[in-house]
Amino acid sequence: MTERFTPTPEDKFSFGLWTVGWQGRDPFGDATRAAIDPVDSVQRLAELGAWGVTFHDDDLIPLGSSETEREAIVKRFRQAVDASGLVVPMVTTNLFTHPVFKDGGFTANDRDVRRYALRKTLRNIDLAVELGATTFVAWGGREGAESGAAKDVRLALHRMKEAFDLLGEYVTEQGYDLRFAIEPKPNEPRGDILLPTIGHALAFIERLERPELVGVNPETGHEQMAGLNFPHGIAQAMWAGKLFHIDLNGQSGIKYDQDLRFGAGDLRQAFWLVDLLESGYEGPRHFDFKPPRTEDYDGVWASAAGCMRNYLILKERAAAFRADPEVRAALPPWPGGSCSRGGSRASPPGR
Ligand code: 3MF
Ligand code: MG
Ligand code: MG
Repeated sequence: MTERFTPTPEDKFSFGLWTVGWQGRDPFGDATRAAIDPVDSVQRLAELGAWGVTFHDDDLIPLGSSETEREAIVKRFRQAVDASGLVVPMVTTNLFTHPVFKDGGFTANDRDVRRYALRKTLRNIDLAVELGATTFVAWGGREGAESGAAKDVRLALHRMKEAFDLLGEYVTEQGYDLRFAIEPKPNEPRGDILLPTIGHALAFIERLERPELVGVNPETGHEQMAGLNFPHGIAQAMWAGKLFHIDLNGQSGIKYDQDLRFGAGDLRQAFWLVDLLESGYEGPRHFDFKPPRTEDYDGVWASAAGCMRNYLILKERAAAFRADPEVRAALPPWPGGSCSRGGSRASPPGR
């Protein structure tokens, strides 16, 4: 590996425990790899040059753990994180795996499920803050429907708003330094998911009681599944001051969510994305990818390293492009404006 493409903590690369820890289960096949101990993932990621580790509550603490078990797991994980030098910049809640969430969490038609989803999220917010996270991602993968009459979409959006208003009130009352990032996705696992794109999410956020606490966590493949231009969506999120977090991966066009390593799939969009992020986004570069289920553990760590290496290669190429005298002569000034917290450009470039 060329030394100049070796990641360091300054690059702010982070990975979810569920990414490298993915066992390869898909709708048609069982696991091809055994589970990895989260503590091993922390150590390996740190060795590879990552900066942060993220997780869903259930990635770390198996659902149904007793209070004593929970405490022991969190303590052991915290010790591993501290020893490795990693940080925990983001935490998220699993509101999609357990059968109880088959019709959603915050928008489930069953009131008891909605209440449970909120309780699970509030508890996880406390853990996120305890571990030092400042961003809380919310992906509503089960918030949707397969048939037209199954869900009253206006009512569901109202319930989604109630949920985020309550969460915003909670972190404000507690004095937590924590912001929310909604992760849009058009479909899979639901036939149609609510807040399917960056644009839908941005419009939703403006109707909340505390819109300043809520931004987006867009994912490469999720926008590209809908045939959209990911860098354009990211530019709009930055322009709105709402790019609180990002999920980087690879996707080859309009199909199921592939979660390839970053740089695979649409390489041209990956280039323009890195060029854009380097112009004014200062938040985590978070990889939400899946090592192919054909890989063994060596392949898991090689693909994680590949995500970071591809980003650094594209970063170098983007810098070379911007420094090229012919490019400079041909293009209008870039970038412009100032940066708000989280690195999103608050105002459009002055051209
Ligand atoms: C699914 C996803 C999710 C979210 C995660 C929140 C399981 O396509 O992208 O990963 O990213 O739930 O971070
Ligand atoms: Mg995905
Ligand atoms: Mg994601």
